[in-house]
Amino acid sequence: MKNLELAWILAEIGDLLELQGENPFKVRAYRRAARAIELLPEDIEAVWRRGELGRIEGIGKALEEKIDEWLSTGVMTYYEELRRQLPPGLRELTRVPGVGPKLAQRLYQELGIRNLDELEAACREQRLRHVKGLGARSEENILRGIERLRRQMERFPLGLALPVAQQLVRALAEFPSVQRVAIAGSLRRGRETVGDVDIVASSADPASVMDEFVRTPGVEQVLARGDTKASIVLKMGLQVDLRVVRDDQFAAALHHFTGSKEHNVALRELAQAKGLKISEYGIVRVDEGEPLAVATEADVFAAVGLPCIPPELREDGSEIAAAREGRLPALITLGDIKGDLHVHSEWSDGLHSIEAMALAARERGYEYIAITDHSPSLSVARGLDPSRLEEQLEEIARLNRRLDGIRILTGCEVDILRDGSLDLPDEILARLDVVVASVHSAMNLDEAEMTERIVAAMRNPHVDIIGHPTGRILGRREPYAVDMERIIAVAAETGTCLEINASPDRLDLKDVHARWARERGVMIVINTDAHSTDGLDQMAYGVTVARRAWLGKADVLNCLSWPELKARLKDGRR
Ligand code: DGT
Ligand code: CA
Ligand code: CA
Ligand code: ZN
Repeated sequence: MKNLELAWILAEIGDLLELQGENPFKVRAYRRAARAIELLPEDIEAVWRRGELGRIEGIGKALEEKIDEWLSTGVMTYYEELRRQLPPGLRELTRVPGVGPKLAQRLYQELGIRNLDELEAACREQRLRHVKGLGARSEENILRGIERLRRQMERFPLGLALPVAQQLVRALAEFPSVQRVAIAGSLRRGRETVGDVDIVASSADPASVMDEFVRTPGVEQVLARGDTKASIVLKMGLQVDLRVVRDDQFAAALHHFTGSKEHNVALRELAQAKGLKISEYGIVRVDEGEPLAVATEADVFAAVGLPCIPPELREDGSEIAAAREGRLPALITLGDIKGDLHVHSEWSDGLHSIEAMALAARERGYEYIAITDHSPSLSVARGLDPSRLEEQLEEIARLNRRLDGIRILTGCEVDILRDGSLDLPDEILARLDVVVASVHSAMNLDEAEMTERIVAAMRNPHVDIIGHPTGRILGRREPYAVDMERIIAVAAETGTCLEINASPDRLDLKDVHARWARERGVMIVINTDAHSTDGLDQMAYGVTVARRAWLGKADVLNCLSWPELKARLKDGRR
């Protein structure tokens, strides 16, 4: 399958265009297309042979021609030309805080700096201070930024690693000598970032599986290749470890390589006390040396008298105590979600019409969807002023009369202004079904100010949800300074819900915070913040975070049916 390689190329084109200062719409178009291809459930070549490339979301005529050229000749001239114009290391430079595309270009032209290492050297040798507009302070800041970036680059966000891993697993599953294959490691546990991807497979002919694996398209380097274990690095820098075992060892190996390490250690201690030895190869009775039959992971847990612990809970070992005491939660699943309460339409910065978003929600089996476009101060996102919002309410009323099988809720994502006031008058907010309040500006306030700003919004009698409560963007923007204990306490007091924003570059609230919130009786809502119909599919990432936070469906607002939801929303209660 060439999907990944193509997605990677398109994303790189987006980055290169950005470096050249190209129009942001063009840059976004490439990134969107990259994402669509990454998520494509089938082989891109199959789609191409059917002549249906243009039916993939985000692929227009021009892109179709480029992909056609690449699939038929193996070369995309446009991409090769862009790469010739700019050295590839320049992309990394723009990820250093304080170095935008323009500065990266100048550093390249004036000092010949082509990558992170060269930038670091230039800072240490105090050469940056000779560039106009930079000084000794910039050298220090950039050095600190490089250090932070290096730490981040060691781990990959879940949203990038998961589609890649799923594709590798699908390719391996099609290989005739493979019996079972599954994702393991931190990725299976749903951690927000992963150090590498772990895959476990079973086969009677492991060597042939390894041959196939190291030939995966997009491999940059083969780090190790044995008969039971191989490690590769993909061009995007992601490492993938594959273990191949006999099929009767598969379940034990899957359990072992899912981890976490702490979970494994705690489970082994428990097994020892029962006279059992658990290893990656299986379970044996210590006295008899007799192996137990282990067909599924549930058998591993059953051997020590435990119910099966879901992978998302296998972290610090406390889940084993909970399992022993019968305190494992019945975790929420994607199927429990009845709607999305934070999405954008073309009325603000979304891509699709309200009707298209509603139909896409219906296709996903939802009962309702709330349209929450931006408020006026977010003018870059074409935020709605009261009169346009008024028009939108009429449009939604019309659509609700016309459409069956989905209820469109009115709403908005109102900006929490610097002083904690909201960007739309209360009379308007009172008329909406769902009000999400979010911070999108002045993110550098100190912790006390930022906390009180959000607290003020929660005290508003119409605000139902705080959107992406810490504002982080994984790998790009640190969370803003905010006292989460206090936010959670006030949320409990005011009946305001906190969002798990499911967009894979946010995952905000994060798992630990969502777990605190649940323990203090705060309702969580899982929203995609979709800006297009396919964005609705990111719900799965949010559900993963919720599972890691030990949430059941009773803890999650959008698992309620519409009548229940209405009764739970602030204005619906009146
Ligand atoms: P990562 O890759 O840093 O995001 O985290 P993991 O958990 O995927 O760690 P990784 O890839 O080093 O190893 C995968 C699993 O293999 C790990 O979760 C548990 C198991 N494992 C690895 N090393 C050890 C070990 O020394 N002892 C035990 N008990 N298990 C281990
Ligand atoms: Ca791993
Ligand atoms: Ca690994
Ligand atoms: Zn939003």
